[in-house]
Amino acid sequence: MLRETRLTDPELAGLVDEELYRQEHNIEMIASESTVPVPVMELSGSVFTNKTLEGYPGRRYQAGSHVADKVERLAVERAKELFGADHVNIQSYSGSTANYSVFAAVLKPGDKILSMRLDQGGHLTHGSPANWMSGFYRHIFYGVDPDTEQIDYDELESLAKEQKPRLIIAGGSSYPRLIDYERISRISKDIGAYFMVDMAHIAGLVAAKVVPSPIPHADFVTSSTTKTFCSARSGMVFSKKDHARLLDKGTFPGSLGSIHLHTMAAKAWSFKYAGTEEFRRIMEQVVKNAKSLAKELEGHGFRIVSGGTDNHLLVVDLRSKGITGKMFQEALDSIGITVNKNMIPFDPENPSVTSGVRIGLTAITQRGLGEGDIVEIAEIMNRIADRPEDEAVLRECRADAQRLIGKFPLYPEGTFKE
Ligand code: DSN
Repeated sequence: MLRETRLTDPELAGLVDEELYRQEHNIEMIASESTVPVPVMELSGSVFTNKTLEGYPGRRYQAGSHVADKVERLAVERAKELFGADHVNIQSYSGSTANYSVFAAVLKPGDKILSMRLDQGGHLTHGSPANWMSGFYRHIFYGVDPDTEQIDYDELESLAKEQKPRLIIAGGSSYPRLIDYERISRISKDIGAYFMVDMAHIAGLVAAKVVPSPIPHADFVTSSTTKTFCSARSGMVFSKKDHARLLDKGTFPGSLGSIHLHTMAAKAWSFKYAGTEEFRRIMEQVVKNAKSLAKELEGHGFRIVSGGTDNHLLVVDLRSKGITGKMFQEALDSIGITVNKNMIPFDPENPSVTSGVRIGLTAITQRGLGEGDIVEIAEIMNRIADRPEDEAVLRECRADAQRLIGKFPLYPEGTFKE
């Protein structure tokens, strides 16, 4: 890999080497990250990049599509089988555009959307004023119960009944608990709203059947294909058979242009791989590691938002340690542990400081770290939280983190030699 880049642009090749070194030597715990298998990289960089095509298999706007049609059909069949879905559109470029496809399919400007508050676990594309799309719709938000820090379904139901949104969205970026899809589906049906689940964070766990699937319950299920799904930087949308035409129209020409055949091929590879026992075991271990980290950190006096986790991530309230999310993120980054600062529910701090961090277990579990290693990571995190500015502590923790991650190669030896 990179042979020609090394010859033509050593500066850029050097940056790739630098990033590879960073990833190899870091304990990567950003909840939206994972490590893609080598075939995903190969296919993402394959000759499929050269092809421009719009439309669907058998109905393209450009010539030369017969191979592309086979790729798209193969990807669609594999995705439907893996997730047990009636219909899937795999043309999306990302989780964000997957959401836009559904909006284009079923909403008109001015329609109301009911979704989860961003600062309590939702996503930027679900109605944050910072996102350009929010100007087109009217947004109302539900959140979590202050005591349980889990979705307040009663609030969601009364808002839905009062406000009669056209679309209800569940799922988000930092919600560590299972979601009661059946209940939200019932609420949506009662008021005649569409129900969409954004499963971007948990798609790999759903594919491996280690958490319940939203697909039987929702009209539309959107997702990115990175995160726990461990595939290309791309997206996908599932729907009920009755909504297939609406969704396809909302995707192309409704919200996207030509397809990305290279990442489509990479996704097709992953739709096969995610059905293997190897992938299932990794996903199962991701959840075990997340639960184990929550328990270990709690033992060190951290407060875990909602009291634990059911998936691949946890949100940690740092106030008992007297530090902010920003301080903790920076101190951990300096010793080679990568997490992100994150708002906790009803956070008194602003979003650039925060009282918490979000920690994800996918990438390190892929590298082979298990519950014994999690004990060590929690212990390092605790030492840092207690003395975030103590140079001697930082030095010792950096050495311990390096020693630990050094035992688990990011990719098999020699992968990038050629
Ligand atoms: N929202 C970002 C995250 O979860 O990190 C990516 O979509």
